[in-house]
Formats: sequence, C-alpha cells, structure tokens
Amino acid sequence: MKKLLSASVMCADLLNIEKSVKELERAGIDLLHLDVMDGSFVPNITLGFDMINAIKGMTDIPLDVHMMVNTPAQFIDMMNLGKDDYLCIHYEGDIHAQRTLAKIKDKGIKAGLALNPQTPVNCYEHLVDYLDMALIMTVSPGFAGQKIFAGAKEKVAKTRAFLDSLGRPDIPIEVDGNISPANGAMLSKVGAEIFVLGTSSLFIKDKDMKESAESFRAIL
Ligand code: S6P
Ligand code: MG
Repeated sequence: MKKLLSASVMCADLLNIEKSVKELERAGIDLLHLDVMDGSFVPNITLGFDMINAIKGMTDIPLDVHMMVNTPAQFIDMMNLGKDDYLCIHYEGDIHAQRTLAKIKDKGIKAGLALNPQTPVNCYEHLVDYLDMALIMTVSPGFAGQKIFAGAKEKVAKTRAFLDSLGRPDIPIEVDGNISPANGAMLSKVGAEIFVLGTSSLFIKDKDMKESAESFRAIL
C-alpha cells in the first residue's frame, strides 16, 4: 500500500478552517485526521460532529475520524461519512467493539480500531474480519504536542507481525502521536503505513506545509 499522510486538523487554524483545509489540499495531504474527544475517555474535548460534517462538505480529501470517546456506537449516525472515509474507535472505550465495528462496515465506511500504548496487540485477534485499519497510539491520547512512548517501535513491529500471522498483511497500521520526520522514518521501517501529522511535523509556525509534507514523504 502507498504510504499515506493524515493531517491532524485539531492542530490547524480552527478560526480559519476552510483556509486551513485548502492549504492541506495544496500540500497534497492524503487524509484529514479528525480527533473527537468527549472529556471522559480522555481529559479534553475537541472537534464535534457539525464541524466534521462541515469539513466533509468542503473537500474531496477522505476523512480519518479518530473517536476518543466512550461508547462510540451512539455517535456513528451523526456523521456523513462515505466509502473512502475511515471511522476509528478505541478498543478501551467500547466493550462491544465487535458490534460497533460491524455497524460501521454495514454503513459502507472503513472501520478502524485504536489501541492505547499499554493495550496488548492481541486485542486484534478476534476482530480482524471487521478491520480496515489498525491505529497504534504512539502517545496516550488526549493532547497534541506529547512525546512518543518508549515502546512504540517495538509495538508497531509486533502489530505488523501479528496481523500478518492472522493472514491480514493488507490491514494498514496507522501511527498517531509525536510523528516527527525521525519518528515517522523509524516507524515506517517496522511497518507503519498511515502517519498522523500534527505539531511534530506539519503545523509548524512559519514553515510551508507543502514543503513539510513533501520532505516527510521523501523519508518514508
Ligand atoms: C491526540 C490525538 C492526535 C493529535 C496528534 C498531534 O491524542 O489523537 O491525533 O492530534 O497526535 O500530533 P503531535 O505531533 O502534536 O503529537
Ligand atoms: Mg488522533
């Protein structure tokens, strides 16, 4: 699979969101990463469904929605997502993750399952039939600007080997949190294919986004 860049929209200029999205289009970004936080699963609150639907209406870049919420199933019907969009829930936020993933797929949306740093990769074992993507959190979720956790490289390598052993080399691994060019290159080598770009690589004051995106792509 082609390696994909997913821009973390919570790090963009939210007061000028349309301008920010056009800038990301110009930068050749592949996906727009939209963080939804509920103030309960994580100690922060971010983008809501009206904002997500408004963004969906202003661009052809597919969306990559990351639900950092408890019981995500209740929110699925509130978003206008399509066949090229990803909707990713957290294993830790849903004791009925199987049913929720099945619901996402029944709606024709690509389904993803995210794991916090301490959650073991074998959680994917009985759910691979419902997965279009595996999101490995490389920080504890909730905030931009954090430091990658110590076991991130080993965990991504282990996830790739585990999914391969289940006969699913086609399920891409997304990495999210402190994906700087150096960390991106390190994780690309051990199997990451989708990279969430935030303050560590794309949203840097006085730096051109197109140049940052192109130099990031060059090191993968
Ligand atoms: C936060 C969220 C992430 C951040 C992203 C920011 O937990 O899920 O998607 O927006 O990690 O990137 P950075 O480079 O500031 O860590
Ligand atoms: Mg995220």
